[in-house]
Amino acid sequence: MKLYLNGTSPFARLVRATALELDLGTVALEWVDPWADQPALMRVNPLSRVPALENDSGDVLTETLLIVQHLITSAGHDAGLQTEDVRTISELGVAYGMMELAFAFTIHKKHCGDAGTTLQDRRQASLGRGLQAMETAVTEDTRWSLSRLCLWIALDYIRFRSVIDLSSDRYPALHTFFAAQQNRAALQNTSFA
Ligand SMILES: N[C@@H](CCC(=O)N[C@@H](CS)C(=O)NCC(=O)O)C(=O)O
Repeated sequence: MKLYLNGTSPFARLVRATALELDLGTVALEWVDPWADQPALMRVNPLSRVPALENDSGDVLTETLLIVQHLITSAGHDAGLQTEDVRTISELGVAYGMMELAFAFTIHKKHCGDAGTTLQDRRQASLGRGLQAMETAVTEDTRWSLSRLCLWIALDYIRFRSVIDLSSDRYPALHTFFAAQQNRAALQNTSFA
């Protein structure tokens, strides 16, 4: 299997971290620049986006959550990521949505600067509500899961790109959660670069 990725994509990081959590040693990494319309990436994904996963038969999967689901099914176990649990599935939708909002905010800022403030304000407001919901979620249930893996990476991306104020007095439970998990191998070995 070959994973097409770049070093700053939170989506690609979620796929890579899931593969590590599952202990899948067979994923080769193909580093690409999705913004440069590289033939190697466009051959597997006409949309020129990462992540894309090419299996040994040449089939290609795109879209992070579909790839993750495929990896778990292929592995035959979920390594304690609790993917059958409805709480996990429910939380994953919000955590993945936060990742999307943070990414959209970052790309908008990069390409449009300060234009489109209404849209950017809306993204930040939605992210703030997502953070509040996750603040409650991590207080009520401390179990690790796929949604928590996604949440951790979304938080690290928000910090990495300075999308919104994540100060500990606003989100104390999220800070505790973030610190408690930061030494996980799947997170340490996939840091943004
Ligand atoms: N919904 C997609 C999002 C993937 C995505 O937006 N990837 C970005 C990098 S973080 C990309 O490759 N962008 C290049 C482009 O849009 O041209 C997923 O879940 O995989």
